[in-house]
Amino acid sequence: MSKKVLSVQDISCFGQCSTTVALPIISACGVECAILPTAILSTHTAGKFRDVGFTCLDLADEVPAIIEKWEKLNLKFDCVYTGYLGSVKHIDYVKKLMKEDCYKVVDPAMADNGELYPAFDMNYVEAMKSLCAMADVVLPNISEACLLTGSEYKEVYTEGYVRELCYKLEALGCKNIVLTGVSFKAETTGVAVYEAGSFKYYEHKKISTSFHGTGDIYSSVFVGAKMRGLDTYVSAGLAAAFTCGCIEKTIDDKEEHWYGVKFEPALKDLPLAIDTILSKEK
Ligand code: PXL
Repeated sequence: MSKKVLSVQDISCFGQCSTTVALPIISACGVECAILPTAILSTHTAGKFRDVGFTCLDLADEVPAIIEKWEKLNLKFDCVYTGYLGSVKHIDYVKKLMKEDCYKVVDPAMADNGELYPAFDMNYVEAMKSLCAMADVVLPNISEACLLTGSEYKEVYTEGYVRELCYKLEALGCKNIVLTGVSFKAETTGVAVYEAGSFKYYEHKKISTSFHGTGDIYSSVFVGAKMRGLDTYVSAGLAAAFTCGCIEKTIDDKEEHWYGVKFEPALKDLPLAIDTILSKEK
């Protein structure tokens, strides 16, 4: 039976991130995706959008009413997946949803390149720590892992630094960790997967240009693959390969398409990739 995911994050009307990425990607994986929008923004808040400014309608008053109706309907989800939540209030609502018996994925989407996104402060980071402690798996990048653990952000680091970040996240209560954007060499990057006390590293080609929204694409593929029954390391690797492929499809058009990556041409490959992995496992 097809699994049901609830994606909790904002709707950035333009800019290819959060909900507008999660819905098509999780659906393409063959998994039903419901949404709980935390806010509606004209665009995301990065790059040129930050300079021009953006509108933001916070849905903090609407969310509890939506949840109340769902409770009356006794709606249940196999997975709750959270991304950019926008405020501490939303973190508190999600914590209630996460008391349910379901697989909990938290992407603490709040920072990049060592800096918090403009909407957030350390109160948000504090609240995010407690949400991460409830998750079955967390998907931070290095910047987010540093903020969550009070560690120094480094651009050049050793395997020891990465292991230390994972141990500190574990001490915070994070059960399984997929740390993204982990690079030990100039020409490669990858993801470190820390699960049940064991480390694995999935390495792939590094593309020098960085794009917005790639973390959301990564997390959405991870959730879709997990819900189709792939294990954590395989899901983490598939998500990395897919995200890398999307960046490659966008790179020649970076001037025009600076705000996100073109994932649409690659969507059809996702169910094929998942089916191939599953058929080999049989
Ligand atoms: O991709 C993360 C993200 C999601 N939503 C909003 C954002 C960002 C990153 O900047 O601004 C509104």
